[in-house]
Amino acid sequence: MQQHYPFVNPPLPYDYDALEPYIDAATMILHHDVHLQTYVDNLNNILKDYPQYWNMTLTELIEDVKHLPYEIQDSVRNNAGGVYNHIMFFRQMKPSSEEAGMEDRAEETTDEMKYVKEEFKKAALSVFGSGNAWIVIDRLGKPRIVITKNQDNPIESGLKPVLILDVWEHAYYLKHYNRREDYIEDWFKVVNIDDRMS
Ligand code: MN3
Repeated sequence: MQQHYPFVNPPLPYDYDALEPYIDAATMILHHDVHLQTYVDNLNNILKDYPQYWNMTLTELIEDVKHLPYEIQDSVRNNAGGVYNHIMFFRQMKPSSEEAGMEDRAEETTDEMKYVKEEFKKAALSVFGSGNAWIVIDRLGKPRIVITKNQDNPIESGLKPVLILDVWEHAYYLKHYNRREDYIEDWFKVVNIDDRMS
């Protein structure tokens, strides 16, 4: 997340329909071209009058948000988080035609993997309202499952993000309606866990 002002919306690393039938193309178009684009535009608008921060990376803006002028802290947190979180979320999914997914490997691999998957799902279901579920590395170097509200990012708390699941309704409502659990199960089939965990 080394880009800095003016921020851009990187193209998806696969086609809009590449995650079908688990994540639908209409959701991906809306999520990438509208939701993420809005966060990018908002962040650029906020920073346009603050040239002293134009060389800060996305990661640095989130890490140091409490040191920014008070009047832009909340909007930078929300929008820099919205950009970072979505870029990470889109990058860690993989076309359904390729080998991917926690699901397949959970069947053939360890009880530990199944446990992590279940705990992660519980955490993602526990997010009230809009937010994200994460696997992070804490300050002691240990993996942990955490949840965040809105577009908050664990970097601000000194945690290193490894895996993100967007559980805002806009991530699944068109296909899965209010059934977040079904969406999570479908996401398990396209998440590219190997790359993120290594
Ligand atoms: Mn989203």
